[in-house]
Amino acid sequence: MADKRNSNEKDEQLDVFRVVDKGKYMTTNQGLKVSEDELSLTAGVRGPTIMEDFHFREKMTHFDHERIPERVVHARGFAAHGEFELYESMEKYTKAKIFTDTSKKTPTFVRFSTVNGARGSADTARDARGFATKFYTDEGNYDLVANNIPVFFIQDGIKFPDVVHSFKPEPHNDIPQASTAHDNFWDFVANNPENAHMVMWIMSDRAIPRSFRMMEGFGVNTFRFVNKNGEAFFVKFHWKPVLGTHSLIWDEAQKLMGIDPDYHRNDLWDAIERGDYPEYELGVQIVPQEDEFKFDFDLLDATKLIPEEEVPVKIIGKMKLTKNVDNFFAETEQVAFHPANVVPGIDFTNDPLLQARLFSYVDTQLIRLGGPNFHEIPINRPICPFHNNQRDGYHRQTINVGRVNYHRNSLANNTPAPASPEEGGYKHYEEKVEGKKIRARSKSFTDFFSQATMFWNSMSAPEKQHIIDAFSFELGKVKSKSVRKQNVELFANVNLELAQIIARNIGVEPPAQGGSTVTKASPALSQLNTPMSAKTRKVAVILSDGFDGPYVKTVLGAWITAGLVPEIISEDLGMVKGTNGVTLEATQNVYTAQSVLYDAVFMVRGSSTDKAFNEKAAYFLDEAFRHKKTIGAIGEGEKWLDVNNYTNKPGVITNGSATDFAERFIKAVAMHRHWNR
Ligand code: HDE
Repeated sequence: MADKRNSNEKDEQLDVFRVVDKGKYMTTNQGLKVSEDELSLTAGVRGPTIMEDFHFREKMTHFDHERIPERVVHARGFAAHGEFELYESMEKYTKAKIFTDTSKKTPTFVRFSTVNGARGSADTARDARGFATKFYTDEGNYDLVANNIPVFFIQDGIKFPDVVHSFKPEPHNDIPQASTAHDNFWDFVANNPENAHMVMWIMSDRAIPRSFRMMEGFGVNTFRFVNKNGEAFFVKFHWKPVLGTHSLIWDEAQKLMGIDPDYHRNDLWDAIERGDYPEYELGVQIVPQEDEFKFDFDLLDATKLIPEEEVPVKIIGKMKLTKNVDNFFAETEQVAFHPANVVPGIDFTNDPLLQARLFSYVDTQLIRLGGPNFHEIPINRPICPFHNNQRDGYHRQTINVGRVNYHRNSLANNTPAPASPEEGGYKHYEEKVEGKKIRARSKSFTDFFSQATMFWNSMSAPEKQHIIDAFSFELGKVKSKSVRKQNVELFANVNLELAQIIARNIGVEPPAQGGSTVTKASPALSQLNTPMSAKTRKVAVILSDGFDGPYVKTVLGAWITAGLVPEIISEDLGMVKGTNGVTLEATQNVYTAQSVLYDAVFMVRGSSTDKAFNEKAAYFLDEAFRHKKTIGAIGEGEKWLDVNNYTNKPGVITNGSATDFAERFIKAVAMHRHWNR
């Protein structure tokens, strides 16, 4: 066949790193044009393959080495590019340009992740979520490597391998995947009481987010801000999603693991492709140095949070995610975060968890990314210039020109030269440190339960019920009676009633004693006190031929204007005919659509008598109702509400003009769920 390609075509590239292969001749990695890519070189048409087939060997060898080790934790992730803008200068607290220059838009790259599961596990497992942000600042890369839960399991990083071993699949049989519902994890929990607070969060709705776009991010560890006068402040970082913090229901989360294991990936990808750019405001809690000991916990203890009611979260800027990745492996998989990637004005504290993190991240990248040059991978490169005397090593790409590769030289005029702090050189905060070398922890770290109780006290009734359900599920899967009992005894320290209910659910003698005298609550911790919005919520519109054309058209128009995302589901894919010449395209059918994929349902139904369609519609309605989602129904659809006794229940919208119906529906969707159903 004649080849239409111009053999003189230039090798176009988007930039040094982004290559478009489409429309080009195929070559080997040495640039040699390939004439045949489907047949190996053989001795005769039925003969053995010949060793000399360098093209086959190069292709196969590369393929054989396509995978790199997955992250030991946070293996499953999904990322996007964005930008950060500062609302007001924080120069009183920090000299970091990213937090003082309001004129600047700083590029960012964010990777969301689950912690426990393998790279191929499902998105909606019960777990903490990683929320790692790389800011490509003019002063170097700054990484805010956060989670969606503000506290951690342990106080000292030396215990990290233990907690991770305990929650990963059990080592003898690699079961269960991406789940903490097993003996080893709960054995660890019962015997390491410092994790009680974190475990309360893991059992809460926070561990099953509705979307990456609807979860908070927390730096967890206490960091330091340092201003240009050298004055320091303690700081905790927060990301607050503009759409509010919302969660799935456990039954949904479990079903989604099978129906759409990529649920959170799809959600983020689709939102960005639609132009619904996810937004998060950055907040800081700032504590003056002199207030270090004014709290009833230690600021260096990562199992504690600072209640927002005690130190308000000051909102200082916003990040918007505006672009999906071009290549998952090159960007999402190869990105390397590190809490020690800081810029002048941001510093560390002696939090023993943070100190361990400062060691661990580079150490793990060395094996995962195959050597010390991973900062040269495009996604990891700073956008500001970088120069030093580091050389060579696996996968070195920079061709350093010149003979000098050592500091204190005369041949290159003693460059690259260190910069003074005035010139932007990083200077560590001069904290006075003294003490005996000792393996011991301060007594101020020993209250393991007060904040766990505060978390429980802060929950609304449905949130408390979900926590009980989660404990009962997870501990119900634990085979060891002793481990079950030990956990009931542990959580009796948090709340006696909670422990008693769990005990009954899991066949353990309910404890008679225990409980907590802590009455403190932090209302900011309840997800009922979060921004509510109907924007970007997905609505299943179930209809068939003969639907009320003008009515549905008006309703959908109003929803799209309000930012909802309706999706038409019918018997088959393709055009569906309504009255008055209105036609709509069904992009989902009875085979592909499931109620758990949507935030709300609009049951129109139409005149279809198709059994599969009607059965699906009935199932949809039933499940959406049980999951407390908004349901709207008109015409034939409305009749089904009566059959199931759903009419006039909270969040069930019927009647009225199309405009009025659409409005009431939007308000109901914005409530996220109707817990009073
Ligand atoms: Fe991490 N953590 N971590 N971590 N972490 C890693 O680094 C570690 C902790 C967090 O999307 C690893 O590159 C230790 C807290 C995120 O690529 C590893 C300790 C928080 C990500 C590591 C902690 C985090 C990681 C594995 C306790 C919330 C994913 C792969 C001392 C503030 C980043 C890697 C990404 C990844 C170590 C505790 C957040 C092994 C030793 C607390 C979001 O280096």
